[in-house]
Amino acid sequence: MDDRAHLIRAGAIWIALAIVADLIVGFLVAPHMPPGNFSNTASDQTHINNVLALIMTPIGVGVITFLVYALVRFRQPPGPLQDGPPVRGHRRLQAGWVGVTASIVIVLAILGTIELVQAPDSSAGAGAGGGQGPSPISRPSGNPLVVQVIAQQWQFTYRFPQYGGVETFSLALPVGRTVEFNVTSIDVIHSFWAYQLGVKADAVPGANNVAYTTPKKVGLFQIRCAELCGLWHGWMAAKGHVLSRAGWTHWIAHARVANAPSTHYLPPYAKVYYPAPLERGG
Ligand SMILES: [Cu+2]
Repeated sequence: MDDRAHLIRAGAIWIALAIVADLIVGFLVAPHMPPGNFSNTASDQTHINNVLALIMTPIGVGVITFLVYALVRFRQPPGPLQDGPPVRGHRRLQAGWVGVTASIVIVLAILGTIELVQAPDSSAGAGAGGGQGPSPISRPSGNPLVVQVIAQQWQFTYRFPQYGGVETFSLALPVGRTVEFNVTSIDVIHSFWAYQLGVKADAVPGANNVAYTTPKKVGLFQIRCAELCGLWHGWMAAKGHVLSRAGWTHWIAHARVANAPSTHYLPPYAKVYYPAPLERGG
């Protein structure tokens, strides 16, 4: 059997296995791909994760197929070791190798750039990465609910400037309304990560990192700190809650009443806070 016949046979096995693997990934794995569908931002990220999985599955299957084929068909026969035919100088093989790998990289670069720059989240107007950072590439239109996330060792607190600067220790959001997170820290660097909402923003002292999302279903979501921030970093996790519109209105009204005594002593709402440096032993 010559090289060409081997290539055709191994290629046919690869294509058959790749189709089966992509069907499994597309229909069985994709619906459960993180971060889920809690918000449009998360759905966008799930979508790109699925696209990348569908591209990389045939690549992975190809590597394994050709490796196993080579191990089975081109095993060293008993006897003294000898070199196989040299690859160096095999022009078509080299051109094919460079061409295929370059194409994969270029396709991934184009996909990544589109995801970064475009605003695929029609209601929030900001895609994965497009609406995060101190100066987001795109801002949603309308009047988003502003929520400030203040990180400190070792928990997050939340302020609502549109509601008198009330500060709460738990996070609730109304379903269907675009939220503008303003993330900062008052001590060390943390990271606010609500992955089911598709939101992750570093919490840096003296900086205001903005992230947008629109929760689209009622329920609990996980919040955690995603930046090693000290002894109890691992404990810096909580559940957030997406409520119905009416439920959220009730929640914020209740929070304002409950926090009224301490709201009196809070500093006025600001994008960032500069507390006096704290002496810490560890
Ligand atoms: Cu942390």
